[in-house]
Amino acid sequence: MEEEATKVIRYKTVIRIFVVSAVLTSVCALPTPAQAFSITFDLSGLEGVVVDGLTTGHVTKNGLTATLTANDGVLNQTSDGFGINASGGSDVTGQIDNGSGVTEFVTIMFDQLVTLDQLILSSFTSTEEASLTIAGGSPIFLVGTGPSIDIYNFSTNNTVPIGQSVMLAYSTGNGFSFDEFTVTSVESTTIPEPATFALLGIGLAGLGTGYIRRRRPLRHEWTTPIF
Ligand SMILES: [Ca+2]
Ligand SMILES: [Ca+2]
Repeated sequence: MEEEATKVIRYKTVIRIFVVSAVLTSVCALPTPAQAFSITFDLSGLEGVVVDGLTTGHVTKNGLTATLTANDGVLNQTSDGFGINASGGSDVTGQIDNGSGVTEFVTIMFDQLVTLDQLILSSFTSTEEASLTIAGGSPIFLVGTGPSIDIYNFSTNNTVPIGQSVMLAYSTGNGFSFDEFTVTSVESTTIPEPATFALLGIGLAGLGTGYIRRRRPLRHEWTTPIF
């Protein structure tokens, strides 16, 4: 009877260990709270001329990569301003315009889910317009104000999922330079890999087995005859 009682206690201990293991694993699987942080990409060249002359260029800042693509010609990131250097002639290279006869636009994609917060444009007068399309939504028309820079702030629900883009295009007038854009990146939640779950379970089970062995009376040593 004592042997049976010991077995029952052992089984109960094993069940408790697996229950604790399951609870701990569930707790570890809960996503961590998302942390939002704002990142400004300065295209004026102050932070480095890294996409000048490229059709598609990547800019990485604080772990977030923005991929910029010119619809015609190449990106122009010089002291003249950020714009598009179109393949045709008579183009103002430091602006997004239609000097070459092509309506220029730049698309920006991100490797994380972001919200578009702010754009800063310059060389943008009250008779000029730009067209902004966020993640395939309806175009937003931005109107310039004068010789100083123009700052446009957007609602935080302007999300740009991975695989979608922000598109800034020439609309009317003589064009504009694209100085800066600011986005908020939502840090990805941390969910342990299945392999981590397995290792955690194996580890806890190992601890439990060790516990049972330590608790088990060394009965066979007491009953083994000594010759
Ligand atoms: Ca241009
Ligand atoms: Ca202009």
